[in-house]
Amino acid sequence: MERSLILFKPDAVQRRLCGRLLSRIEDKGLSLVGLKLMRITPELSRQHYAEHVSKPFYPHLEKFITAGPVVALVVEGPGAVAVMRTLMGPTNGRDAAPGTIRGDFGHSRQMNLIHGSDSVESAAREIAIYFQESELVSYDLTLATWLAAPDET
Ligand code: D4T
Repeated sequence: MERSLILFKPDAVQRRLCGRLLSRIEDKGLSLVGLKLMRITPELSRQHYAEHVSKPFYPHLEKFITAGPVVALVVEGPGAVAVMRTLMGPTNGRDAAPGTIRGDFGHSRQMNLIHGSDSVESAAREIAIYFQESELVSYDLTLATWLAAPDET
């Protein structure tokens, strides 16, 4: 069972798309184990985007990601990291296929609505940045036996 750190970025919150984005995640069959509305500070942005801090686009990225509240989520399910990346589509909305979140709701590279961890290792790092262990709630799904075969989990 895998977990991924998801953010509905400030553009998604401002455009009131959070409900529709969450529906897509639930429809796909991933479980919600953490959820909060919060503001990303410049310090948190530098921590989250550590690999990008020295890049020329970083100041614009920080300005955008700190400009309004975000919704932070932890989702769980078999292959959750890759499943979410597929559901989101590629970074630039212009390249994202219809049917993906970025493909259906935008055409920007920076204002691309949603973040999802890019590996299991990144997910562990990012979840620890955004959530205390006590804020994550695990539970059994009564529907689980009808969502995937036992050897798929
Ligand atoms: P995030 O991390 O936000 O889910 O996006 P990706 O994983 O899909 O993309 P990324 O790490 O390459 O980029 C992080 C973030 O920076 C924005 N960005 C990126 C930007 O504003 N200008 C750029 O030139 C690039 C490459 C978009 C996503």
